[in-house]
Parts: sequence; C-alpha cells; structure tokens
Amino acid sequence: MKKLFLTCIYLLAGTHIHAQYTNIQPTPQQAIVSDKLIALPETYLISGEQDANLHAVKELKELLNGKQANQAKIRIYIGEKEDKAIRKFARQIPKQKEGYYLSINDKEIVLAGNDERGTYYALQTLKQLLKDNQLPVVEIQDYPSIRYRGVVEGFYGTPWSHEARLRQLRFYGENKINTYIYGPKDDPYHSSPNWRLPYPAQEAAQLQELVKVAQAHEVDFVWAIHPGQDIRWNQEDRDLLLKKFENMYQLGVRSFAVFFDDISGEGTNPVKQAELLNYIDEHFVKSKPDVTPLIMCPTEYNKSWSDPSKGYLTTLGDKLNPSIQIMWTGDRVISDITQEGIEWINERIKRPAYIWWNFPVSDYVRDHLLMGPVYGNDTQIAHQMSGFVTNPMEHAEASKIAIYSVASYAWNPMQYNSEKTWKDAIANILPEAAAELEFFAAHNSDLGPNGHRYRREESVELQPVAQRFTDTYIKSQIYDDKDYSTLEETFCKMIESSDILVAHADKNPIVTEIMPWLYQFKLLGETGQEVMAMVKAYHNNDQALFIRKYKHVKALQQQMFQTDQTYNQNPYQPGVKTAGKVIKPLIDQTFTTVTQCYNRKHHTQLNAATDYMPHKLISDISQIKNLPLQVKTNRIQVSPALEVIKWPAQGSLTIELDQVYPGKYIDMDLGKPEAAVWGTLETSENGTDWEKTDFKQEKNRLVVDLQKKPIKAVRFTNTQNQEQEIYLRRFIIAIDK
Ligand code: BEU
Repeated sequence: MKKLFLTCIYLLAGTHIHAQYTNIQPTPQQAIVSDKLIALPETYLISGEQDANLHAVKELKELLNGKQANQAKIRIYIGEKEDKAIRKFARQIPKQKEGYYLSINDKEIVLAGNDERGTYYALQTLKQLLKDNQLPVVEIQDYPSIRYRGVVEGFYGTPWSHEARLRQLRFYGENKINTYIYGPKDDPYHSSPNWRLPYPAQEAAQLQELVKVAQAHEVDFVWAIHPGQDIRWNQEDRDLLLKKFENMYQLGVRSFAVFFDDISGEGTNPVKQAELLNYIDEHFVKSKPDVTPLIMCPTEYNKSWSDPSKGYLTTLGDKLNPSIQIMWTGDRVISDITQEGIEWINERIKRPAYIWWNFPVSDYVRDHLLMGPVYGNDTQIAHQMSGFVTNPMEHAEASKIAIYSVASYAWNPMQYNSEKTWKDAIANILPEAAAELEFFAAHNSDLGPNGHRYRREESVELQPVAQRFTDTYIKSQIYDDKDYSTLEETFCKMIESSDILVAHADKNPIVTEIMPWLYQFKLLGETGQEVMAMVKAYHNNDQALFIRKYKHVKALQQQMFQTDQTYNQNPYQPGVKTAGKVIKPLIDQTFTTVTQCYNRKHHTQLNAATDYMPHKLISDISQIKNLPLQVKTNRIQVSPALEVIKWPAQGSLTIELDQVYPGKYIDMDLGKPEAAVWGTLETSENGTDWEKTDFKQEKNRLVVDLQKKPIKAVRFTNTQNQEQEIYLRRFIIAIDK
C-alpha cells in the first residue's frame, strides 16, 4: 500500500504513515512512502561506485557497514544520470540541478542524481530513512527550489571557532545546504585593515582544512572580502585584491564574494564597484573553469537605504556582468522577504536577488538568544531569488535551529512548516534533551526593543494565560486558579529544564554556549515561583510568609542582576536577558502589584520596583531614534549601531536623565576624526536651557570631564548644513549617583 505526500499527505484507509519516515529533511518535493519495511542487507552488491560521486559512495559504505557479495539479495545502484549503472533510471531523475531519484524496495536501492550533488543528497535522504536497521519502501523525486542555500557567517563579534565551523559543515551536508559564505566582520584579513595581506600560516592551514571538509560534504566554501572602507580605485589595489583571491585559490577556495556593506566614502561608488567586480570576473573567475559565479553585497543592501534618485542599484544592475550575483537583505537591514519586496529589487538589479537574511544574527542584541521558529518569508517566490543564506548568531550551535529551518525553507518553501521544522531541528540537534531545549527555546526567541525594530514571537502558548492573569491581577487582584497553576507549572519547568540542560554540558557544545542564559532562566523561574507564593500569602493574609518570600525575591533579583553584570560582557549589549517578552514582564508586574497592595494594607514601604529604564533617548534621526539605552552602574549609554549612520543637517541625539545628577564625564566615538568640525555638544541642567560644552577629540574619541556639573540632559547636534556619515560606536554619560 502506498501513500503520496505532495502538498499534503494522503492516508489510505486502514494504513498509517510511519511518523518517523515523514521526517525527511528537508521535506521532499515528491515522495511515495510505503508502510512496508525492509531490513538493511547484510550483503549487497553496488553498481556504479566507480563513476558515482565519491563522497556519496564513501558515506554509503560507512552506512551499510556490511559485506559486498555477488550473490547479494539487494542490489544498490548509485551514480549520476549519464552513468552506465544509472542510465535505466534516467527518466525518473528530476531535471533540476542537485535533483535526485531515490527508490528503495526489497530488490534494489537506487540512488540516482541529476548531478554529483544530487547523488549525495539521495544518500542523505537514505541515511535519514534508516531507523533500527530498517528502511521503508519508498520512491522519491526531489530537488531544491532555490539554487544556493545556506549560511553567511557575516556578523560582527567573535567569529566562529575552527571546531564550530567544522561541525557546521558536516551539519550542512546532512541538511542539503550547499553554501557557506565566510565573511566574519571581525576577521581583519577579510576586512580592513588586512584584506590586502595573506593569512598567517596557522589561519591559512585552518581555512585549507575547512575547504576540504566543505568539499567532502558538498558545500561551496565561499570566501568573501570586505575591502570598501579603505579601497583606492587604482591598479595597485586591484592587483592586491586579485593576489589575495589567488592566494585563497591556492588554499583550495573555488567560490568568491566581495562585500561593500556598512562602508562610507569613496568605496561606495557604484561605477567603481562594478568596474572592479567585472574586472575580477573577467580576469579571475572566468579564467578558472572550476571557480563558481562571483557574489557581491552592495552598499545599499536594503530598500530603506536606497535613494532611487542617486541610482546606485540601477547602476549595478546595468553595469555588472550578468553572471554576478547581488545580495539583498530585504526592505530593511533586518526584514523578512516578501513578494513585493523581491520584485522591487529584481527590477532594479536586473537579475534574481541573492538573499542575505539577517536572522538569527544577534550582533545588535547580543544579550539575547534567538532560538525560536523561522517564519515570515514568502513561500511562493523561490523562482525570484538566486540564493537564500542566513546570517547566524556568534553562537554557532544555538544557530543550528534556524539554520536547519532555513535549509528546509530554501529547499522546498511551498511545503515549509515553520513549527514542525523548529521542533524537528531541536530534536536533531539535542535528541537527549529535546523537550527541555524546546521549552527553553520557546521562551528565548524575541530580540527585545532594538534599533532595527525587528521582533519575534515568544512564549506563544503561555501568552493568553499570562495576559489574562496580569490583566485581572493588576486591575482587581483576582485570578483564575487554573491560570495560577499553569504559571506555577511553567516556572517549575523553567527550573527543571535549565538544570537538565546544564547536566548535558559535556555532551553537547550547544549547552556551553547558552550556559549563562540557562542560569538566568533558572533564576527567573525561581523568582516566578516565589512571586506566586507572595500572591498566595497575601491572599491568605499570612504576613510572615509574605515577607519571607518577598526577601527571597529581592535576593533572586540581585542574583539575576549579578548574572547580567558578569557574563557575556561585550562592549555592545553586555549581559544576559531571557524570557523578556512575556514571562519577565508578567513576573515583574505581579511582584510590583502585590508589593504595592501589601504596602497599602500594612502601611509598609517595601520596594516594589523591578529593573526599569528611567532615562530617555530623543532623536529625530531615523537610524538612531529607536536605539535602546543601557544602564551599567553609573553609566548610561546608547546601544551602539553597527551600520553607517547618515546624520542629517541639524539632526540631534539627546539623552535625558530622569533627574539631575552630578556629571562625571561624556565619552563618545563617532568612528570619524572630524566630529569636532561639524558637531556641537551641549549639556542642560533642566532639560530646556542648553550650554555648549568644549570637548577634546583624539582620533575618533571625544571626551568631556564634567567635574560634577549638574546634568539633566546631553545633546549632540550636526550644526552644519550637510549630512554626515558616521558610526555610532559609543555615546556614554557617566554620573555620580
Ligand atoms: C546584522 O546586524 C547585520 C547587518 C548589517 N549591518 C551587516 N551587513 C548586511 O546585513 C549585508 C551584517 O554584517 C550584520 O551582521
């Protein structure tokens, strides 16, 4: 009996699909899966192994782990469509690149690729189907909907380690990902200042190993260069760039990219960029038959930045050789890809865009983990893009949840199921504690307020309960007992799942990466439990118990503050935030309400405050006005931005404090040495009257000693009549508290 799942799964009367066999990753385009199983043969005969993709043959033999014999019961055919062994199956093989035909029955197993990678992918599907030494009888015709699928390691922050990259590449092969773009912003040999120089010996050897491992897993290792910040448009730099590419070619690299994102000045000129890229294309890419088409990332890489009157994108579209792929992040720096958006860009660049999807990258919200489901990208536009790559977090293992999901989306978007894929991903990444990781990930998925205004769902199942509980409790201190129990159960699971995951630390590197967040998650769960106990004690009029629980909550809040101040101390968004969208606000609001009620009833003055942001950022600059503020002991700072900021004439940035404080210092870094010429720094004692402040500038750094001067607000304004391009690297006010 056969079942077919194309756009849906048809179940025939009296039979069922083995749930384990519906988990082919990514979902195949066409599969007929029978409920009949065959045992993995003890002896087998392989036909075609001499001509077939050698990585597929190698993995096949490892999988079978049995003996070859001429009288074997099962014959295995493996190879690509022109191969002799496969020829008779040619009609069944899909015509698409990387497509394959896989058939398993009690007489034969056919692994037939439309090309080399197709065969390798047939083998990956076979591996996924093998459970307890048994294989289902199947017939699968499968191929990817998007040509290039994978990952761009393109974030700011600590680049992935060599070991993490090796693990990634194996993971990519298993999930039919064919592209890994190497472009970590903080590798000085990828970007300025060292893009012109060869890698030192140790790094070169590691890159060489990565290329080899990528090849073994049928992944294109794309090496990207980011020269735009200090490139000079002359023959010397052209030669140096080609020399660097030649150098990387010698290390085994066969795919290349040039990134011009997040730069200002001369390097942004589209005519010069196109000239350089065409030159590379003609003198390097096309002169080497084994090098794949060149990829470029433009300076205007998203719609919100593009100024049609300047014609940057249309210049690239007109001038760049047609084979050069152009990357694109969507309507904004961080955005999901829509039909309308992709049509807009394709029309300008005159080719299908190569999507650089900025999720789950967290380099602008480094205190958060983004481990929730992948959703939001249109599922009907595969034919309008040439590639889809995800920019991950600096936490390589934790990023695998999203990477697995992107692999699934990009292979077969029309059948992509966000929720199911997310669950499958987690089960695949940490099978030993999947339920706990799923629980943790469900509550660690949103980014919190951020300059890009990109948000994700979080704690979805709990949300209605949390909403109902807080609404009724804050208004009238009543609640539904069932909601109370659900919340207690949730807090209990937070503690359990953290402990269980921590116990897996030596078995799976994902746990080490997320460890500080696990500590914080447990503390928050404990806080939640004790706040619920306060609610009950208040209700039962048990003052002694209430005070005990109150003190414990205060102590836990202090521990959470310590965790936030101790771990993950990067200079951008230091600290550890967890469950910030639903659970933490619920706990905080309940704590405040119950403590205030207690104060009123018993005439006490217990502190009902939880952490909150009393100061304000005010700006008329679109790229700045949504940046969050951070408070660290006595310093108030604007969360730094990574991109070039276009600071308009007369535009200003103000930090307004909640009250007047004795000022210590102001410390700014706008990434450029000439801020003193165009900008004015002012302070105010009352928020309305302003006084100009002289500042010292050393290179990019501006410092003012405030000498305990009373400060209510600080403002920096572009007082010239011309827009300035800057980087907002640091904007700090230190006060005496
Ligand atoms: C994500 O914060 C992010 C955004 C961009 N500033 C950079 N470039 C592109 O998205 C093309 C990227 O490197 C960075 O990780």
